[in-house]
Amino acid sequence: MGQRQLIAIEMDVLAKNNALAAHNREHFDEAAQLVLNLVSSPGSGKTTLLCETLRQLADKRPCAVIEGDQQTSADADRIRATGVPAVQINTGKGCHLDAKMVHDACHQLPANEGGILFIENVGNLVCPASFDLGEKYKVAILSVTEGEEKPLKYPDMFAAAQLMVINKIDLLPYVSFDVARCIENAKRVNPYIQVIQVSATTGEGMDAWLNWLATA
Ligand SMILES: Nc1nc2c(ncn2[C@@H]2O[C@H](COP(=O)(O)OP(=O)(O)OP(=O)(O)O)[C@@H](O)[C@H]2O)c(=O)[nH]1
Ligand SMILES: [Mg+2]
Repeated sequence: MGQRQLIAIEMDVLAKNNALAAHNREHFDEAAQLVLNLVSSPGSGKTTLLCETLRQLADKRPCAVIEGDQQTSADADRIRATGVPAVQINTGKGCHLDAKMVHDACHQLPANEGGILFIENVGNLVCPASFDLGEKYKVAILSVTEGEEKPLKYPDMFAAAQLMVINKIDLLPYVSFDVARCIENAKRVNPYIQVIQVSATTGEGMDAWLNWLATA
C-alpha cells in the first residue's frame, strides 16, 4: 500500500472518530456531565489516583469510570471496589480508546446527570493524543519516575492536555527528577497547561486536584 493511500485511510479513521466524538460530547453536555480523559504512560498511577479521588468525591457527586486496557478487567475491579460503577474496555491489539468504544460503554453505565465521568485511557503517551473521545479535557498524568523530559519527547500528548498531574511526589527524595524543569518543558509545548503535584498514595496534593475538579 502506498504512502498516499495510508494517509487517506488514517484521515478517514480520524474524521469518523471526530464525528462520533462530537456526538458523545452533545450527550455529555445535555447530561451536564464533566468528562475527563486521563492519559499517561503505563503505570503512572492513573487507577490509584482515581480510586483515591473516588473515595473522597463519590459521596458528594455522582461518578462513573470507563477503563481502557489491552487486556484484563483488573482496573475496573479496583474502581468497583470503591463502590463506583465502572465499565472495562479491552482494546486487544489496539493502543488507545476511540469515540465508538466510549459511546458503547456509556450505554452500560447508569445515568450520571451532573456527575463526572472519568475515562482512563490505555497506558500510552502517543496514540491516545490523536483520538478525541468527546471529553471536556485531557488530563496527562506523569509520575516522577519517568523523567522530566517526557513532555518534550511526547509533545502531542502534553499539547492536547488541559492539565498535567505530576504524580508520585512522595518518591522525589529517592529519584533524580527536576520538577521545575518538567513544568518548564510542559509549558514549552503548551504554554497554557495547568500543573498539579500529587501523591496518590500519601494523599499530598489531593486538595488541589479535587479543587480543580470542582471548577473544571
Ligand atoms: N510511591 C507511589 N506509588 C504510586 C503512586 N501512585 C501509584 N503508585 C504505584 O504505581 C503503580 C502503578 O499504579 P497504577 O495506578 O496501576 O497505574 P496506572 O497508570 O493505572 O497503570 P496502567 O493502567 O497499567 O497504565 C502501583 O504499584 C501503584 O501502587 C504514588 O503516588 N506514589
Ligand atoms: Mg490503570
